[in-house]
Amino acid sequence: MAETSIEKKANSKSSKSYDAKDIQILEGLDAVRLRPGMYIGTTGPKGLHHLVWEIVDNSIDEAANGFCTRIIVTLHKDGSVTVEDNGRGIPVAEHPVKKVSAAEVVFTELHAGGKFNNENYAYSGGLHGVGASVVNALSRWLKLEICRDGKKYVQEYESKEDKNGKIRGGVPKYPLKEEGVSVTTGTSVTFMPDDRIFETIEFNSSMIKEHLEEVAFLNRGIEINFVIEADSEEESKTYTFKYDGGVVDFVKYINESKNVLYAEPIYISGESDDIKVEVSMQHTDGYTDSIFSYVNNIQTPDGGTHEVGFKSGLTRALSDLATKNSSLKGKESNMLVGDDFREGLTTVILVKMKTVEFEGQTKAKLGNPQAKPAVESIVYNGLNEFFANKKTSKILSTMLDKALGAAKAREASRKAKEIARQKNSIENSTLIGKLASCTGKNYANNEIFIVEGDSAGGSCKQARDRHFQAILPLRGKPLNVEKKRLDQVLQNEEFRTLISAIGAGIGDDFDVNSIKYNKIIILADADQDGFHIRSILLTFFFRYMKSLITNGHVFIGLPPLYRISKRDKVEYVYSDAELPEATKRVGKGYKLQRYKGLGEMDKDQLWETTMDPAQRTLIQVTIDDAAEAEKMIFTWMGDNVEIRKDYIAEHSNFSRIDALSEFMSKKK
Ligand code: TSJ
Repeated sequence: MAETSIEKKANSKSSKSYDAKDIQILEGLDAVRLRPGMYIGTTGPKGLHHLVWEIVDNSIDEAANGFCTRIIVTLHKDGSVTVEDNGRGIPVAEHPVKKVSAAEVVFTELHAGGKFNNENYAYSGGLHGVGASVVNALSRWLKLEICRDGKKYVQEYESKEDKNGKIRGGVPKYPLKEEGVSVTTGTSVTFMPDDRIFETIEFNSSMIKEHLEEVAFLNRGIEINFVIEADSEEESKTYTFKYDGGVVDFVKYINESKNVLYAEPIYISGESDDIKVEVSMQHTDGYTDSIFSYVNNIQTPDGGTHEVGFKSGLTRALSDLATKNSSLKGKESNMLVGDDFREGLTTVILVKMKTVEFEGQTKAKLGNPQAKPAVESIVYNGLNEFFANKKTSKILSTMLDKALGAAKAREASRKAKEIARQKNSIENSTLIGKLASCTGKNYANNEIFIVEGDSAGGSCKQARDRHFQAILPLRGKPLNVEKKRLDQVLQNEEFRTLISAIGAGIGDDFDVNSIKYNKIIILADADQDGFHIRSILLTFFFRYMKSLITNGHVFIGLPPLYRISKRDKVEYVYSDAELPEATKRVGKGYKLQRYKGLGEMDKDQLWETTMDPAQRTLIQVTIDDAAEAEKMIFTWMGDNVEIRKDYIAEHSNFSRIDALSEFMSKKK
């Protein structure tokens, strides 16, 4: 670019006094170099990358105004970065007072253009909107190229020592000059960060890539290219990000590896009180509530008023809809609280507003009070509108079901905690009377049999060795097929007795080191009820005493299905599969007895077949994935027998799986 091509009326008029004026203007930039942290937060890698975000933001603004469709960011081999857009090009006209191009003002004056002239914004925001002049001040050199009005303009800046030996940043090498023609429009800025300011000036390409992808998600339809230059063209990499769905695509991306409860994320947008709001949300089958919120494209990881507004808008809308929804009983809709509606929900909230106040230690929280009612009303109205359509009624019932599940789980764990709190009073109460405890005090030896039904309980009490075997008969309520909800289970006296008998607390307070029995043995019949009580018990242990299982203390006792006898020859058979072999062994003329329940055995038979440690078979219950088990709990507790069956087969390792599947096939 030949200097001789400079041909600007304004320049010829003002070039003499240019340097003098310049010094005055540069005082602002001196302040930036003096205290860079005030403007970019840190001179570490985060601050370094912030320079790129700053420049990109300007192109994004141009795109948001509808004048730019594409941004290219290039990481050069020499370590410099170019940001280029196809917008209108920064205005080049001479500033009437300052007598330099508008573009130069942008690069040499802090908060040029009055866009960021709110002090609170620059300071509280701290890390945003400080503009191109800050980047210029902190660069070794910077080159600006503008295409507009059929022409190409260029200007270069550099950091340089003044007469007093002080280094000044962002000093123009020459005024903006025309350099040929152009058929397109746009702005390109290339800069080299100053290694005397930053701890490192090495850019992290994956950090830039991630940021640009996020920016592309937040600004629907804008194409952002990221080019990483290498020695040869073939080695260079180009990434292209363009999301026509914007925040909806963002939610899909976040939920990509999760199970979503409905195919399309919901999209709501609106403007209220000069605040632009976009929200997209979608439920997954998980339990966490993840909100990603942004203000003017800046992430607000600590939330703030916009998130509060979203939550109350969502809660209000869904509570209203739940009350009106005929599939829910009034009582059920009453138990729902805000957290329930957000279980498993992924949300992206985007707010654009003029004067932003960031709060908190890290300035990562939106403080503007007016953002709450704005987001709340837009979300409330948006959801009501969305669900006014018949076509979306299925999504609504899915959401309400999910919320109801959350409410039930919440209620169940509250009950469990309550019981734990009452632990001591239970221990001293008469409830313990149901338990036939053992006399031995050596816990490592002791066992507790949880037995289905009073008659079986009675037989077991007679059959046991009372020195180390305790019996807890369960009857009534937990066996009632209708009563499968965990909180109801916990209301049950026998369960409360069980908690106090095990004596190690419950839930978060459960301490496996203080259990009073080394083996917890579930003894249930090989029928529908038996399967059910076993499921309830295992679910209970999974949820409230998980380490009891993971430490191998839970067992399933295996009573025989058949007794084959001929004179003094007796054989017990534990599964249908073994029966033909066994009958052959005993020989012709045998007598076959089929046990329908534990109660049919006399005490000696019960001892021999099921309770005597020397002869019995126990199935140790283990969890291969406790977290997965937790997830499945309501499926297990629910009505879907098939899933329940699969689940047990998959996640509980039974040493005699053949016998167990025998049990399971019995129950259909
Ligand atoms: F900030 C910056 F200078 F560093 C920078 C600005 C860097 C980059 C890569 C792009 C931009 C930028 C600025 N792209 N597009 C614009 N647009 C304007 O500055 C602009 C253009 C036309 C008009 C107009 O009213 O005609 C107004 C503006 C603010």
